[in-house]
Amino acid sequence: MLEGILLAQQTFKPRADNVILATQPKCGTTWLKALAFAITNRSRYDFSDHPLLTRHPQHVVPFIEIPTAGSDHHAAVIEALPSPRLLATHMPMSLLPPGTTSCGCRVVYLCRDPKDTLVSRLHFENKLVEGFSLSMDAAFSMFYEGFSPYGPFWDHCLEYWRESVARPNTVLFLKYEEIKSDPMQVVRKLAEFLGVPFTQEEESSGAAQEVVKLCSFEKLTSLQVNQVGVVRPRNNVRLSNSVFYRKGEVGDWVNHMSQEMAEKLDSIVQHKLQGSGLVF
Ligand code: PAP
Repeated sequence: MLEGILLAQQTFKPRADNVILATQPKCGTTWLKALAFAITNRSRYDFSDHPLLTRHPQHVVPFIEIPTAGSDHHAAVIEALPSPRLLATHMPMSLLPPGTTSCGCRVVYLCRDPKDTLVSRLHFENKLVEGFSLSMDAAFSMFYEGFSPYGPFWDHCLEYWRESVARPNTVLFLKYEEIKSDPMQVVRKLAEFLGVPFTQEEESSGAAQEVVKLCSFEKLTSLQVNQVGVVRPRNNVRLSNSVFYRKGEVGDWVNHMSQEMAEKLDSIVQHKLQGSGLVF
């Protein structure tokens, strides 16, 4: 991960019209990629013949710092993308390439209840490498001590949260649970933030509903492209397309984590976020 981040810092040239989707792993990246892609491209594609019906959401929005499958020249691929670029990152705000936040581009940050994030990650990691099995106890200890792929969970959220409070027109802060409970409202908010609000005519024709439906867990998991095939190799580990979908629920942690662990995690997160206004 460090290699990709360092390379991105040296090579990525931010543009004012970039839209950057920032997340910690397992906080809903796939969903956000699909939603942002569907919203920003809705005048180009018909919903009945849409790229998301045949392409994985992870493929339609590339990561700045994670090479696309089969590409040895990721920086050149990213640079060659026409404006306006829709890009994703797992990097914490403080590690974004120079100029990214000051160039005027918009950032959408999506986070998720830390307990569900941890449970989702544990399942993901255990599916990646055959024979590899991380226990809930071990995963919990690491998460609790701040050993997460892109730094401590709370630091990652806090950096983007503070920026979203200071510059709400630049950083939109969303929660997975918020999209789950009212996807239509979030889709409208996202469109507004991205400068492409739904028109009266679109509202009447149900365009926002179409976006929600196309990007829903049920729809995406029913498509062949999200069931078979491989998204991208990571450190020689081949990621199957289906590995990005599991349950897509809020509160699944109760089935995998003890009450004691949950309380401990809630308490450290609460402590770390104290005074920021951000709560889970
Ligand atoms: P990534 O960071 O590795 O790209 P990411 O997409 O953030 O992964 O996380 C996958 C989680 O989002 C999974 O959660 P779960 O393990 O709790 O089930 C996955 O099911 C969920 N997810 C993927 N697509 C959707 C969707 N369209 N709607 C809701 N949840 C989704």
